[in-house]
Amino acid sequence: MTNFPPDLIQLLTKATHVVALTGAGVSQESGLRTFRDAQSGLWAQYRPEDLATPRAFARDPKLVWNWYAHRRKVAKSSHPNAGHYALVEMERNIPEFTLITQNVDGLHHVAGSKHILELHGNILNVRCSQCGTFADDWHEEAGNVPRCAKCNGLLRPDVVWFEESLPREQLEAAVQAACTCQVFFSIGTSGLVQPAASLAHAARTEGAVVVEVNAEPTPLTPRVDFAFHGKSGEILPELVKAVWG
Ligand code: BV8
Ligand code: ZN
Repeated sequence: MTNFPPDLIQLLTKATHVVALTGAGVSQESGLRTFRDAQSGLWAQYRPEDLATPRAFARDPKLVWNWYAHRRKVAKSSHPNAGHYALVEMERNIPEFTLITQNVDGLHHVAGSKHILELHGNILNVRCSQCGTFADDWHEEAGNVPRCAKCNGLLRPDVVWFEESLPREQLEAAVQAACTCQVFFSIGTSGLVQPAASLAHAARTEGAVVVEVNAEPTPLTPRVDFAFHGKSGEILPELVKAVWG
């Protein structure tokens, strides 16, 4: 059972605008690998950073497409965990709540969160790498990368690869929320990927109280006001109960 400092409980009871930034750690208890977890099976010899790039897709579109097809299948067969649902409860209790996620698995939507900013896209969506048209369905003939019905370009997952820019609107809304909130949660993220990792620092600079919930310390830990190290699927429901009963 986690002990929450009374001043944090007090702060959250009165808060009118709270932001939560989530990373792969929030989906770990749903059975999804985190980004830094060693990969297994077919993908054991690859690092995610080496596959989640335009260069990797250009070099070997089939390998990258199949890696995402595998992850899409796993994401679709996964369920939100208690951490996702605790964030839905938090949103219900706070007048203005913004959920900024680096995750592409769509589990926050499934759990019922409403105001979500997906900074890195969503693996369930597929678009043409040439004309950008979204594809509702596609045929993977004998493992070949499916092509766009409109221009015959190669289809790709609608996620942000390394060295690709984040969706401008989502990023601007995320910065705006981080700079105007009273409490900023950094949950289940190693805080290594930019520009998402800068949001906590921006929040702090603008006077927000920063709370980290993560399985282990991160480069952000020395700069937060409260740090709870453990599983988000355990800590978040306990926090929601302690504040809102
Ligand atoms: C960009 C989608 C402009 C794809 C992903 C400085 C400024 C700007 C850019 C850079 C910069 N320095 C470097 C860059 C480039 C790069 C970058 O940040 N590189 C890093 C590796 C240094 N950034 C970019 O390229 C970004 N684009 O900046 O555009 C630009 C343009 C041209 C040239 C340069 C720049 C794009 C970044 C987006 C990449 N796409 N995902 C896909 O998913 O396949 S990022 C990927 O990492 C995922 O989205 C993931 O969510 C994200 C972050 O990782 P985490 O979520 O933190 O996951 P991780 O495994 O690291 O950590 C999990 C944590 O959870 C751990 O700490 C663990 O302890 C904890 N945990 C585990 N279990 C639990 C738990 N916690 C609680 N409970 C548990 N049960
Ligand atoms: Zn096309």
